[in-house]
Amino acid sequence: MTSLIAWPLGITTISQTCELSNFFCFFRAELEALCKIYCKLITSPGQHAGPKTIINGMPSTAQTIEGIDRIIFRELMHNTFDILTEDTLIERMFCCWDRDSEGAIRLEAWILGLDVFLRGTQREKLEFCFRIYDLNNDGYITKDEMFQLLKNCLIKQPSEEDPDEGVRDLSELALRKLDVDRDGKVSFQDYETAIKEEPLLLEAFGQCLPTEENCVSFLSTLQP
Ligand SMILES: [Ca+2]
Ligand SMILES: [Ca+2]
Repeated sequence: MTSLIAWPLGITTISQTCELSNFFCFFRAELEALCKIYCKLITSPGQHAGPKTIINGMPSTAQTIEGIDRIIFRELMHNTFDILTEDTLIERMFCCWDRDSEGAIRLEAWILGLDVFLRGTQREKLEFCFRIYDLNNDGYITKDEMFQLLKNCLIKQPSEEDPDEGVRDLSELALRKLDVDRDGKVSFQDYETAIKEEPLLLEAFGQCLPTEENCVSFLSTLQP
């Protein structure tokens, strides 16, 4: 990931970002447009402070810096990128973009996130999806995590006696497909190997990337 190498420099201003256009997959004009969009989307700490979201029993991080907050992020994913996944996944996506857990997405994280989102390599997209699905960040997707993710994705049938049974079966099936080394949990290596075999499994636990069509149409809005 070439763009990551540049970031220890601590880039925080728009002019600095544009000077570094060589480090991204974006053209200079696109970067300028992304910076402009960023400026329109940012809020300050407290500006949007609503009731605290509780995700997987953990309260979400409060916004401590100026940046794109989770409410704006969710709207952006829904309206601009047509990503209509449910809230747990959107929250995971937000946490992956907000790398320093500051409760808001800084300029550099915004550009980095979009770099993967819109022009990322297959490997970068794999890493992104894996981080989202690894709910407790321990480096493995477990059957419990699959269960939670799939349970949220699937529509409940009220007539079923045990609605969780189908989800358990599906998690079992997913584990069998993805756990290449058969140690009972899915490491990044397992996931990478399985997706090379079967690319459609990349977003097996819910959509977290825009479609090709959405990427093209978003990128076309950045042209001068
Ligand atoms: Ca995990
Ligand atoms: Ca494994």
